[in-house]
Amino acid sequence: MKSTFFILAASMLLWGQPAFAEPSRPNVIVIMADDLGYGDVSCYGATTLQTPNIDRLAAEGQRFTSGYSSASTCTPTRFSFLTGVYAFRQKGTGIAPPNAPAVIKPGTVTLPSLLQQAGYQTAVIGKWHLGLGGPEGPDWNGDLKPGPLEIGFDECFLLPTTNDRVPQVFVENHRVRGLDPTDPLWVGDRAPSDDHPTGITHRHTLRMDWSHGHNGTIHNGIGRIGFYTGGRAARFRDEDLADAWVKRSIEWIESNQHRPFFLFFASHDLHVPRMPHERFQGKTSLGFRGDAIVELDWCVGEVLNTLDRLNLASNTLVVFCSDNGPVLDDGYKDDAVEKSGDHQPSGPFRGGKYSIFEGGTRTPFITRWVGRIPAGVSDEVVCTVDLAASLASLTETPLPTDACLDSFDLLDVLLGKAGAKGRDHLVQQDNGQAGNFGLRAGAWKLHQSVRGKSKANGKTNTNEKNQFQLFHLVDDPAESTNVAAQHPDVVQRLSLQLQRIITEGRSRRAD
Ligand code: NG6
Ligand code: CA
Repeated sequence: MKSTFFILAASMLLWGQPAFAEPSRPNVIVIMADDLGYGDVSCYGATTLQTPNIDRLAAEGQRFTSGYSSASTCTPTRFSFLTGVYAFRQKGTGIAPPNAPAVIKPGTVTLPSLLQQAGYQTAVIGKWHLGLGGPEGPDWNGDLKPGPLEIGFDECFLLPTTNDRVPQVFVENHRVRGLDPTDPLWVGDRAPSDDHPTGITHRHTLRMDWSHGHNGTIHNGIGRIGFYTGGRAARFRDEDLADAWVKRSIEWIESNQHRPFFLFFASHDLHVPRMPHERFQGKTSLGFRGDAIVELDWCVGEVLNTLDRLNLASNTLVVFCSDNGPVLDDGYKDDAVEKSGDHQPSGPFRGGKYSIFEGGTRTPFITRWVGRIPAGVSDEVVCTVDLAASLASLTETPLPTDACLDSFDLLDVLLGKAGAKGRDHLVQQDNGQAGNFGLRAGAWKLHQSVRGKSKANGKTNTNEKNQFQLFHLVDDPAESTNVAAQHPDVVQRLSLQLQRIITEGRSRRAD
């Protein structure tokens, strides 16, 4: 016994490191952009604007050409990212309204709870959009729980839903920040009085007009979805969102630099209303949509500079991704369509936000860990839903069998290891209410669409008549030619595979 100890101690001295390998515990920062398309950044082919900081991340790490969000809207992608479960498995995971209760129930194993278990400090700073409060919804003037702190985050500093939804206040841990109790905040889905100014009654006063929806309460000259009164002292200016989150993130990184940390930086750029800070306005020829991309890139640069300044770059895994694909007119007249010129927000792909075409979910996806991830481009299939199992693997945190049911351990792929294989299949969904699915399996892409009409984005869409469509992504990356009739065997095989994944309730092997 004694001699074993001696040998171990001696070998530690000799090699200068512990004899038993400690689990690897680098810091992890996930930067999730909002509505950023595959073609929206210069390292993925944009030429009408430049994103030097995102490009730097790509140049120093792995840039994925088949990196996906799991859904083509926000709430389901964020649900899947945090839980490792496809959102279609749980009701109520579609776009969350202003008074939505917490979508992820306390007790759920989540990416942050797994990292907490591994000894990490965890925080989410930015857009939440996963509901707050019990079944009755958020208690805006009281404790806003359950919320992020009940599912694995030690701290949060949030915009509750999206900035086109009311209210424009920050939630700091369990409270609305800066709320004056003599001016309580009320949030509802009906005008509180006949004389409450709205985007309809006071349309002439708006500084950014709406094109559909967004005609409820007016704040900062912009009409919103839903209504609110009070909470005046707590309200922020749209222009200041990115600055507030960057400042808070830098402070949080500084104060946690000596222990392993996980930061989920959930940018609001480039979601509507696109109202970047004045110093970014007019920086691109694409209008505020392009300017918001430049603001997003600035945020990424601030995070990277902080890691450099604190000497943390070689001990921090940074993941950059998006929650869904791009949209030009998402309900405001902000000239995104008129000024788009030659810019291709979805890159070479068809469709965008709300769609199961590749443009809806195939988005920028980059991993960087200086000294550990080689620089390069990977064509392997990875998805935001895989981060939970992959980061559990990185930190050697045991994954309970009944948790993260659709999250695959793709750590080696994310770390750019030669020969590592990504997913051989991936289910994609739209907002989840209409039941449209995409199944990517190798070069094939099967669409299963609900026949007839579905509602999304305030518009009624008529889906293709075919319930199944099939595309060959290598020959036809733009999904322009449906080849289902030529390959009935492939349609049969993939539709069975899709049904099995839906009905079996999990796609991660139980082992
Ligand atoms: C839609 C909104 C859209 C956007 C979206 C959610 C209308 C007409 N459209 O209902 O503007 O807010 O919801 O976007 O109101 S997401 O990226 O958060 O999923
Ligand atoms: Ca989004």
